[in-house]
Amino acid sequence: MRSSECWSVLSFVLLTGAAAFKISRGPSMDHSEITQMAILDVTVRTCRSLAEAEGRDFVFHPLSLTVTCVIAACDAAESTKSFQIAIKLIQRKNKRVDIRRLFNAAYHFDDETFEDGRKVITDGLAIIKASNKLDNFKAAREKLGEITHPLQDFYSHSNWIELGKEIPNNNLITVGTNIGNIDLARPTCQNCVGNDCTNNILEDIIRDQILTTGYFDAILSSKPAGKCSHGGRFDQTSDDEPIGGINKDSLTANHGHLHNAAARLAIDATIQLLDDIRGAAGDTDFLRMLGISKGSNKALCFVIDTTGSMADILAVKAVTASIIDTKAGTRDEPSLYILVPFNDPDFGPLRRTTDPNVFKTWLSALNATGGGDFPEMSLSGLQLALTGAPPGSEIFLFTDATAKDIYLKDTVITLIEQTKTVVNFMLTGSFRFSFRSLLANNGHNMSWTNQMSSPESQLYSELAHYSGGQAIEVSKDELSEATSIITESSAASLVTILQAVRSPGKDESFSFSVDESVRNLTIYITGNVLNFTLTSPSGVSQSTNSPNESLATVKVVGNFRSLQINPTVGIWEIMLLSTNPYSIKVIGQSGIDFLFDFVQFFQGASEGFDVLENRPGAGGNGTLLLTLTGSDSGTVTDVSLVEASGSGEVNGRMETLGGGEFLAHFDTIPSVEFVVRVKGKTDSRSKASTNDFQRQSTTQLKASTLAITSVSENIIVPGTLFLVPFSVMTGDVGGNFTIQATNDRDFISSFPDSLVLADGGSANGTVTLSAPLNTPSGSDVTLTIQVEAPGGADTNYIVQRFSIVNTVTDFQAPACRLIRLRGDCSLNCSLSAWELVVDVSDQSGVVRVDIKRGNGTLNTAVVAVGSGGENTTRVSYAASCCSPDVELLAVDGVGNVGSCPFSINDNPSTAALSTGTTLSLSYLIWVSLGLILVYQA
Ligand SMILES: *[C@@H]1O[C@H](CO)[C@@H](O)[C@H](O)[C@H]1NC(C)=O
Ligand SMILES: *[C@@H]1O[C@H](CO)[C@@H](O)[C@H](O)[C@H]1NC(C)=O
Ligand SMILES: *[C@@H]1O[C@H](CO)[C@@H](O)[C@H](O)[C@H]1NC(C)=O
Ligand SMILES: *[C@@H]1O[C@H](CO)[C@@H](O)[C@H](O)[C@H]1NC(C)=O
Ligand SMILES: *[C@@H]1O[C@H](CO)[C@@H](O)[C@H](O)[C@H]1NC(C)=O
Ligand SMILES: *[C@@H]1O[C@H](CO)[C@@H](O)[C@H](O)[C@H]1NC(C)=O
Ligand SMILES: [Ca+2]
Ligand SMILES: [Ca+2]
Repeated sequence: MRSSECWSVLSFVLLTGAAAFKISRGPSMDHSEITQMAILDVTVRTCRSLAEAEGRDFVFHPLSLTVTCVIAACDAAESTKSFQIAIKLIQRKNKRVDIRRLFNAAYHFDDETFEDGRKVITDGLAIIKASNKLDNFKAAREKLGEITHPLQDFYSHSNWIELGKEIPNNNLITVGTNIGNIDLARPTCQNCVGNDCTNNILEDIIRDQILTTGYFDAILSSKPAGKCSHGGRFDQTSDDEPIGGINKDSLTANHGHLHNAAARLAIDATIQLLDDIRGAAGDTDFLRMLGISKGSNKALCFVIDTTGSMADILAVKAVTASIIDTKAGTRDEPSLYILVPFNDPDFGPLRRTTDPNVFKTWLSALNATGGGDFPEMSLSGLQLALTGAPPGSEIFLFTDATAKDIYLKDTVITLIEQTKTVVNFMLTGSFRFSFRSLLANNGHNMSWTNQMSSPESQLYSELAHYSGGQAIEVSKDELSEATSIITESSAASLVTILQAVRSPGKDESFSFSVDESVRNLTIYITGNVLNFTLTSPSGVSQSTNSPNESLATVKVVGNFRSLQINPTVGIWEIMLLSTNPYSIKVIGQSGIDFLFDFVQFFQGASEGFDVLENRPGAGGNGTLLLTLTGSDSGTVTDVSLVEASGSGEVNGRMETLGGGEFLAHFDTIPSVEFVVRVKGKTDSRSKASTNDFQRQSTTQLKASTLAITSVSENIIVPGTLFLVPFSVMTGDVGGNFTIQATNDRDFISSFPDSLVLADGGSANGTVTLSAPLNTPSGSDVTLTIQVEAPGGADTNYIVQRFSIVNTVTDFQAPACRLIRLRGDCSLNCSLSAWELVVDVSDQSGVVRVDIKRGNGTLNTAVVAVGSGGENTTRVSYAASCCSPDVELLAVDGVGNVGSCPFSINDNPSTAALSTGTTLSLSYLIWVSLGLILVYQA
């Protein structure tokens, strides 16, 4: 699937002779499009620079600036979905500023709030850099979305464009610089002439280059005398003299004639911001922040019971080591390894590494000791893993004991739902033949329990099914084999084609459609199924005891069976005979998949929809937002909400939004657990037909009659008390509702245990959290607040992530001091060389010096460390005279990025340091209908 679609986009453009490739969905550009353009631009350049550094070819055609084509150029097909997820999250957090912080002027550069607006941006930038340093990429993405909003709004809401500026205001991302000539006392606008606001900014304001913004208020029609308004239907101030506004939000806005110019600078400014983050993080980590990495882009995440009873089981270390070795260097190599031990009463810490050898060392250092009584802290370990692993990860939990911390069950379910994580339980020993429960039962019931329904494993199988994973019950001897079968499939680009749970079991036939993009088709059956019959599209069958494996290679371990199938395109069928509970899951590898979220519509000043971050409302209608990944030209034709343990389903009405996005409207949302099934078409390789595909969500979903909302600041300063206010609403009966708040870092918190609600009423509460003083800057905490209706019939939740950030005081980029610059480049350049020695120093320490531009070799050595941690790094650089210029990039401890240019052609004694100037290799040509991005070679 590499880049065929990218080339077909290209040939279409060439064949039709179109001069412009229209990227914008509507005639106006919105925040999402601006953000995506900037991300794609910087991503392409980052991939190019990595490819060049590694001596690889880099092919990218500028006309194909789409997610799929950029991913293809980056040679990271396995990262398509995670890149898409990262972009969506950034876009959503950006858009949400208009919903949650509409009246906070600083987030929109309204009301001449220049300093406050910049503070939002630069404070956020510090958090992004600190988070990236600790690999907290999700926190970085969320913050990035939030601060791109004011940054982009500046170009629409201020008069920067009207002042004739053609490049972004670099000082918006740099603390302590001059944003512009600001004069709060001076009148800036006059009335528009009828509907014509083209010249409403006062001439002297333009002449004197005074920077101003519009004023906005949705309620009051007042503003300081003589000031410009934002303008538009919801801005009451624009009826107040001077009448009319100056915003460039769309082509039809008061200054809509400058919309394209504003959007272009907003893209360039976002590119600058991203380049600054890239400089601080380095190319590889910058791409990881955007969900792009080498290998599978999946985490291999193990949560392991280390209590004494697990002594034999730690033999799983050996299997794991061998799985890691087989995947090393392949596209299926995990890009992150996570280990969470749990014991009793201790659990954690969570450790992450990108180095498989480090992970193996951790595994081999695990000891099985302690644990006290039989149940262990398994859900606490799982909770840590769920909050610490990237969304959509697969977690393997190994234990032989029940959970002691059952009170975390609802929290774990909500985290599974939120992160769409798959959890597999590898259960041994006591679950097959529970000696302890035997003792507890005084020797009664001395028989093999039906594994799937044994009470001890029921919690685990319920959680597994909820997440779309397996609860595999094997003997200790079989554990290695089971682990190897199931982790084998935790490959890159794994998609779910069908999944169902039947408890109690019943005889049932399941059919599913396999498309031509699917590789490594595998069926998992968990539970004691008596018989299966698999039938291929051409009618060939294979059953449990078929003498030959004509269709599938079958492996059986414990209660788990895997069928590996040669994926013939067409409709397959599998008949299962069983009265025991079972689950079936059909998976494959494919680039084509979908993302989905329930959305909520808004009316008023910020129209549109926002993603719901908890359960959708029960009983009523609902809308899903779907994004097709891995195909720019594909389409979604059918979306259904399918009962997870039954055959009922609700079909949605489709609405195409463009850009690979679709809305599916449902008249009713099922009242039981359900999954989302999507059918659609993509271009076929053969061109003779279209390619019909089917995909399903793995995580089960549930509706709720309760709603819970919370809006709070998202930065915690260590050692201070942090308040999280929340509101709970019941759409139905009232009563005494139970509240539970949990966080994954064991921070001390307090919250009301219960809230009393009237029928259809609401109530407010507050959770207080405090991060210990020694919490590292850049770490984060995930808080889950749950509300449970009386009797536990219904629950809903809200999950929030907060960054822990110490106040940053260093805004100064590292400084360069030239020590030596010498060489004679007067001869044939290929025969001569030059050298440079520079001392780089910074109050927060110099953490990295790289060559940003130049083709020589660099050596660095720390030469002095001051009392406050400030260090001086001596940099020696040597290059051929054919490469006479160099630009050094230097990063300090808090992520300030400086760059120092030197050239053998001009031989100054010291070189001035320029901060924050980022060189965009792209320039944009705007054509009236759309835009083309042109890249310099
Ligand atoms: C595990 O046990 C070994 C030997 O008994 C000991 O040296 C090591 O420190 C232990 N490791 C941990 C993490 O407890
Ligand atoms: C997946 O399929 C490819 C061929 O399409 C094959 O080379 C590879 O070994 C398979 N992987 C697994 C885990 O079966
Ligand atoms: C399984 O079903 C097939 C087809 O219905 C039948 O031929 C076979 O004998 C059955 N096997 C068992 C073990 O029941
Ligand atoms: C969904 O329900 C809401 C309120 O119950 C109603 O206002 C709205 O029109 C419904 N939407 C659709 C598409 O049926
Ligand atoms: C609500 O329930 C909690 C225990 O779950 C109890 O402590 C509290 O007193 C109850 N409140 C009311 C008003 O009944
Ligand atoms: C909850 O708080 C919101 C604003 O924070 C307020 O508007 C609302 O009236 C409060 N509701 C209750 C029941 O106190
Ligand atoms: Ca134990
Ligand atoms: Ca510094």
